[in-house]
Amino acid sequence: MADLKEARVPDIGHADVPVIEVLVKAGDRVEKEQSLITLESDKATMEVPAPFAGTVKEVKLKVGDEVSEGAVIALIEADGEAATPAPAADKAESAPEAAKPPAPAPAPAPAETRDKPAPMASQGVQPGNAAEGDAAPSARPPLDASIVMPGDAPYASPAIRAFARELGVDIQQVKGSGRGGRIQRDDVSAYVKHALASGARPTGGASASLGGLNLLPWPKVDFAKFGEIEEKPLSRIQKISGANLARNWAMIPHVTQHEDADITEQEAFRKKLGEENKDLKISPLVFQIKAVVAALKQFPQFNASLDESGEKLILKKYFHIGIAVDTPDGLVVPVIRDCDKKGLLELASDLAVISKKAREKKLGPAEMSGGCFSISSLGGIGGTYFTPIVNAPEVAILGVSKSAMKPVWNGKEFAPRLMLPLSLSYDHRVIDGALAARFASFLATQLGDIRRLLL
Ligand code: CAO
Repeated sequence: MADLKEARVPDIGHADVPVIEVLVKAGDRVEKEQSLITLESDKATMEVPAPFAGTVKEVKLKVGDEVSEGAVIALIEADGEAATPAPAADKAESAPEAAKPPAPAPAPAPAETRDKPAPMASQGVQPGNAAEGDAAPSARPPLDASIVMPGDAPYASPAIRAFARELGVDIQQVKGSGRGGRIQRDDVSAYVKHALASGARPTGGASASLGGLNLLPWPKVDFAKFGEIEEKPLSRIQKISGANLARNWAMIPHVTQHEDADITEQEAFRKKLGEENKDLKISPLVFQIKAVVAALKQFPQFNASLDESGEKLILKKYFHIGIAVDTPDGLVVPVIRDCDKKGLLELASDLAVISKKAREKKLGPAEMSGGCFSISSLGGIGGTYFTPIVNAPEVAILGVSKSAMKPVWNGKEFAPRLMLPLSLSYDHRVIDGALAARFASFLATQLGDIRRLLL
């Protein structure tokens, strides 16, 4: 005679795992081992099989419920066959009417979690391991992906999502050929093959403009939910410089080399120069410009740009230096031209002019173009080192921080020296680490002994 039994979630090694698929409904006939539900933790997808054959009388779970061991999945009118023996030490054994599904197979643990978490609600499972979208038993009813995963989220296991991410594929673009529209490994491979054959990038939309980076959408947060807020539109300069910085940061493989320059003597000279030229502000920056020009001459690869194809280096024979200027509306980088032909006083005068023009928003496009190399000085503000972002199509930028008096070992004793922290960021496609270390060290030597700037 038929026997009404509970099919329960076995020991799945996790609690509160979301149900992402319910594979049966009341009235369905199920075979022993046929999957009843699919669960997905942040590590793996698991199918819970029926512990016995019979007819489903009532399904107790729905998509979005979170389950733990012992949760009742369905009431099944068993064929009169004995239930599959439960694994040892399973709590469900104590319930006389409970039947346990077979022990779970070890679930795979892909590196990353799902892009979109499954909807949440409550209870327990059995890993049947569907991490790669296994084929369903023949008795399983056909499923519609839109029912399984409401909304626009295509269903793919964490392993498949990780695989897609590895290949730079936007999973939303892939059509699933598995049960209920489930995306399988072959679907991702076929998508990539097709994209390559048609000359398209694996991903589409705005991400293609970032060289095919498959970035997640920006998080949408209702900040007002957490407290008082005020909205302030970005300035035009912030919008333009932000877009440029984002592109440069995403597309240039940056490395930052740090160095300290001993500017004790330079600073004494700068002060003297200032006393002699009271109407002109002699910024430490003018020494840095001269030192950079000397280093660019010594290491021409730094005075270069990659051409658009990325296959040629364009070496420049001129020395125009961009200076990052902080303005109330954002960052601008005016360019001082022909710095190799100018002395310290002329550079000081040029610097005063461009800084003033920048802050008064009077810079024209011509004054902000043609730079070979940029300097970003935060020395007047503070800090030790930072990572400046290369100002493409330049290939390197020097970040300067605030100088500080430090004890430096001179071979006999510690002596107080004024040390200037330098941070040289460079495009690693063009410049090797060893070359950057030489450039930075050369710069420090030039700044440490300004007589060398005359050479
Ligand atoms: N160490 C110690 N002191 C320094 C210094 C350094 N590295 N660099 C400058 N100073 C001193 C200056 O000598 C000046 O001192 P006095 O007032 O006694 O003369 C003071 O700091 C303020 O200097 P300043 O910053 O106003 O002027 P500057 O000529 O050194 O720099 C400019 C000009 C335009 C570069 C600067 O005003 C500026 O805008 N800096 C910010 C750049 C920036 O935002 N970069 C970040 C880009 S990444 O987001």
